[in-house]
Amino acid sequence: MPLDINSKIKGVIFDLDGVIVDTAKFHFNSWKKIASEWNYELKYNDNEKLKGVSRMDSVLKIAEWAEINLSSEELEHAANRKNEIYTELCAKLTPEHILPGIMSLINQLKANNICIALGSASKNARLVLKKIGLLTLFDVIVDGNDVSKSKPNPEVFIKAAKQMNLLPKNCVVVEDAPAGIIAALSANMKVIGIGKSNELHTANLVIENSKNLSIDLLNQISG
Ligand code: B16
Ligand code: MG
Repeated sequence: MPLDINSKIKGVIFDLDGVIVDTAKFHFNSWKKIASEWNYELKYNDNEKLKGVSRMDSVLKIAEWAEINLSSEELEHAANRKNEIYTELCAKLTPEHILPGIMSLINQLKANNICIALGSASKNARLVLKKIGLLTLFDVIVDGNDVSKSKPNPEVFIKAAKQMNLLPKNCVVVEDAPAGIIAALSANMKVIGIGKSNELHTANLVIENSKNLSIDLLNQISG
């Protein structure tokens, strides 16, 4: 399927965790372990608030929910331990873990000369991309090592657009997290949400499953 001849879309920015690969559940399980040591049971709704949020901002939120007072060294130690658990889980990733619909959309985008970028809050983004065999596929990669403010701040997406030499209005973001959707909209970009429509309702369009991604959705929202 070709992109509409009148389409404004020149670049697509993909979130990583929860969009390209289901590492969102690895983040959740790793934080759950840390929280349980603080006698706090991390719940589904808590985790929704952590998606797209940086490691340090996440540890601060969890300590607050657990009503535990820790020094900055202790918080950093907990964040480091969470990362050890998380990277151990990532060690088993292979290209088979790429979520349905992603490769087919990327191939359609490339066939239409649309730039593709990664816009992730994760400092492990390159490691994960390498494990799933996609490290060399993106025209631009902006991750947690390149930004000072995490989503919902739009910095990651604005940097990705700049590196693609594109204006924000010519970019579409694909996101699974409420914080990422706020970031994309405040960057002045269109956004496709993947997940539950009641949680992602501010996106320009929401699909429940990445298998339904197609270039036709870009035609629908590029207006
Ligand atoms: P790390 P994304 C985000 O990645 C995750 O959604 C979030 O849960 C995580 O805390 C954050 O990356 C930082 O990850 O600890 O690996 O640096 O969804 O923006 O691709
Ligand atoms: Mg995500």
